[in-house]
Amino acid sequence: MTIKPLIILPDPLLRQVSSPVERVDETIRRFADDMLETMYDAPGIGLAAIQVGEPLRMLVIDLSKEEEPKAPQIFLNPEIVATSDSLSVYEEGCLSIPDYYAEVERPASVTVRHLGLDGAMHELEAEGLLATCLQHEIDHLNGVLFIDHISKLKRDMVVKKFTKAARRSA
Ligand code: GNR
Ligand code: NI
Repeated sequence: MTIKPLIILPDPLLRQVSSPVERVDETIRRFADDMLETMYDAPGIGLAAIQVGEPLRMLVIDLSKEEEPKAPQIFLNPEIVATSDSLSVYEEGCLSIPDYYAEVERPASVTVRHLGLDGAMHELEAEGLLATCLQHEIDHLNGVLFIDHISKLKRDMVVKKFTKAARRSA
C-alpha cells in the first residue's frame, strides 16, 4: 500500500473528465487500497482517483468516526440515477483545495448505481453526509470542484490564492 501525493488546485488535471474502469482486476484492487491509504493519511472522508493523478471513474469514501471501526466504501463507474427535490447545505472542503471551506447546497438524497470491487453492479440510496460526499466525489470524475457551486467572486478569490501559492513554490 502506498500513500500517493495529492493533486492541488490549480492543477489542470482536476478539470479532466475521468474514463470508466474497464475491468476489475488486481491493479484496480491495489489502486483502491492506495486511494484508501491516501485518504486515511490526509485525513479525508472521500477521495476521487484524479486527486492522486489517475483519470479513472473511481472513488472511495469512509464516513466512520475516529473511534469506530473503519468502513471503507469503493465505487467504480458511479452514476447518479435519481436525486431528491429537497436540498441540503453542508460546509464542504476538498483535499485538493486545502484549508478552504464553504457551504454548498445539493440534493439531500441521491440514488447511485455503481460497480463494486466484487465486479457486480450495486445501487444505493444515500442521504445526509453520504449523499453530499458522493455528489462531491462524482463531480471530481467530471472535472467539477465544490468551488464551482459557490459564487464566482469567492471562487475567483480561491483560485487566485492557490495560483499564487503554486507560483511561489514552483
Ligand atoms: O474530506 C473531505 N471532506 C468533505 C467534507 C464535506 C463535503 C465533502 C467532503 S470530501 C473531502 C475529501 C475530498 O476532497 N474528496 O474529494
Ligand atoms: Ni474533493
